[in-house]
Amino acid sequence: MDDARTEKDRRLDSVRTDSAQPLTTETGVRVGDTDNSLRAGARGPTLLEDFHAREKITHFDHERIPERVVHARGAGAYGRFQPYEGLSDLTAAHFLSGPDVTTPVFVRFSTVAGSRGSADTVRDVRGFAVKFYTEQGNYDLVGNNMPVFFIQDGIKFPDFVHAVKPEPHNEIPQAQSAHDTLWDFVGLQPETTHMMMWLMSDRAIPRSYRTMQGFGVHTFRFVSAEGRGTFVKFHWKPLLGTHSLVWDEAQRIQGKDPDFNRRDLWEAIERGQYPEWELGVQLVAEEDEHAFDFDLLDATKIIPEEEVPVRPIGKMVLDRNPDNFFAETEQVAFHTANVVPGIDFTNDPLLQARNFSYLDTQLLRLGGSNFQQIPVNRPVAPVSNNQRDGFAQHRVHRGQTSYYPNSLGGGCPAPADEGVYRHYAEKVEGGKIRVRSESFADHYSQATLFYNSLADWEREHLVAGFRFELGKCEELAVRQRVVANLNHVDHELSARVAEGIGVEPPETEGTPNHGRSSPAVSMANTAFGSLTGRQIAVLVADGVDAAAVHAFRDGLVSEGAVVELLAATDGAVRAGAGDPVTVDRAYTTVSSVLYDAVVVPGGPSSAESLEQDGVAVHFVLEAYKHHKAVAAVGEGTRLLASLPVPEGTFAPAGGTRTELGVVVSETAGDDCVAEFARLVGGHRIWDRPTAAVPA
Ligand code: HDE
Repeated sequence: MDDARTEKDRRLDSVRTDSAQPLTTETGVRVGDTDNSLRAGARGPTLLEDFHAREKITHFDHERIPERVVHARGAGAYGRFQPYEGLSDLTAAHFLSGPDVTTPVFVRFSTVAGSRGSADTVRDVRGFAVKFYTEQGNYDLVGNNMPVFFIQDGIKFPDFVHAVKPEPHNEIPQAQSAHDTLWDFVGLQPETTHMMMWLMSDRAIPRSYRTMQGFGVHTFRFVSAEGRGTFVKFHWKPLLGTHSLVWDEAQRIQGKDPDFNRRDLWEAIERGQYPEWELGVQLVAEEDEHAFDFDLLDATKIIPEEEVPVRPIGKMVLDRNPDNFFAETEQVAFHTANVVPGIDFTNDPLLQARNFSYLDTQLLRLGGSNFQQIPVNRPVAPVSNNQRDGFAQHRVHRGQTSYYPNSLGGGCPAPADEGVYRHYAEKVEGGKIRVRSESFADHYSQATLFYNSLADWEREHLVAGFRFELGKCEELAVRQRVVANLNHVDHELSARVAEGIGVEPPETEGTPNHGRSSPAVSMANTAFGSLTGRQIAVLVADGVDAAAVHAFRDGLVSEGAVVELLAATDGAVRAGAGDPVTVDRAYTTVSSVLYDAVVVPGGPSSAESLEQDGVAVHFVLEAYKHHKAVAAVGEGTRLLASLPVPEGTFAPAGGTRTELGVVVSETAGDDCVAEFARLVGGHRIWDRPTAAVPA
């Protein structure tokens, strides 16, 4: 992809505004004093005729708009999408017609349950909404980072959201699913089971938006120019691999840096480390609609990738941060019904409800029917119709006519012949009935499939997730009901969860485990090895072995990592030999949970100072507890002394060696740095036992 600006970016130039001199009112009248209101006498009452004060305060009073009813907390970025190959045999969508078409995009990532100011790293689903500004109009692919959903029919959405949001009587807890009402709903609504497995897994605590998969969730339909349909599921795969946090770490980050994911996305783009995802599709021929043991229209089911492989069709790169959070990220309006020729819906009852809901919600949230004219929402494709007026109409429509047909306006705008949106001519018939199809009835098989597919460590985290969440439910009957449901997923799973939350494990097996798995859903099978954007802390004090510091920094930065030197105070530390070493931050202002790995270089006095500083020792202990790679060089190993491992485990013994994900070495040679980089690229050392670590 070239570096040229996208068409969307160029179009935004007309609305970009920079602060300029002098200060004026909204009507352009110059203001000489904005600190003192107009009053009758220096100590007298303020006068109503102070139009500047009134305008300033009134505007301020109206600064807030309703936050999104779900997905209120989010972060966005611009970028571009380019197909690898032409898909014209499958879809009339021009933006998928070939690698010579690059389409501008805006993407918004979000959490679901929390309000706009809530923390990023809560246990939750993440929204992954992409707006493609195509030449045929805007196409929105409004997905999540999990491939299934809680409910099968949109009519249940208000119930589900009411259950997961803070409880209505006291508005507690904020951005948490660990409370009675959610689990009450879940226990009574078994169709939630598969999604709850994903939500209790580490998928719900992504390390970064950059390391998060995205899914369209529903089965959609590609439609070719000839009108031929093909079922399609959309997948976004991050090129850096799919990686998550540790739950304890995620909770601590909520306090240390509530903007953790937002900041990570922003900074990566500012550094020029543009996040990338590959778009993939699973395709199912119309005639194979009923070839599966689940219903393609049921959003609580995946199509296992082993049954229908994901075909990579293009790449998305996010390369530009917005200029203004409110104007762009807050006002962006996604809508599942924003489709372009070649992409159509299916009768998934969840999708059908969404097609109603998103337009409706924007009307309220963005104050009326002209929200598509807000700069971030404007298509790059031309707009021409007879819709008129409404609050905040920004277009100045010219001419006498605003109806069709007309002769006075030259018949314009007239319906087009070419490139028009044509709905897939699906044959539909049926009585009006309020029933759920029998083909939606199995709520457990795929929950079992997910469970069977996890690596051991993922399964441990899943059990711990259930125990944590249900452990926060006061009502024992609620806990018991969920355990009873889990007994239909896997008997051992339900027993292990039950043991952790003080309820009776089920005596007999519910539904027997079918033993099938889908390895593609396990994060153990993702891409590993990249250091791009990984945050590495190097702990230093006076007397530090500067050669080791430089060796690690140079080696890791050259692979794309961000290396920060942390000391007890800002400024610089004296080196054992050579120039002082500049410190990036005081470690009291950060925390190990904000880093992916930690290095403790040697230098006798540096190691001694760090060893006597509880903050530094805790830093290393905590990183170790959270399964992060640690490197200790020479005397730096002293900081490992309080780890609950047999004495001598981390004693340097000549050369470089790795013990439980800790690289120990006498000197910071190339092999030592390379070994550490390998561990960092592996994300976490999951087989390191950490239960006894007191951090
Ligand atoms: Fe949404 N959802 N949703 N949702 N959703 C909204 O639209 C809704 C569902 C998703 O960054 C709202 O503009 C209903 C599934 C994302 O701006 C609202 C149903 C999936 C975002 C709404 C669903 C999503 C939203 C709130 C069940 C994944 C954030 C504000 C029928 C495939 C978009 C807004 C952004 C936002 C309704 C289910 C993803 C109220 C009724 C399934 C990523 O319209």
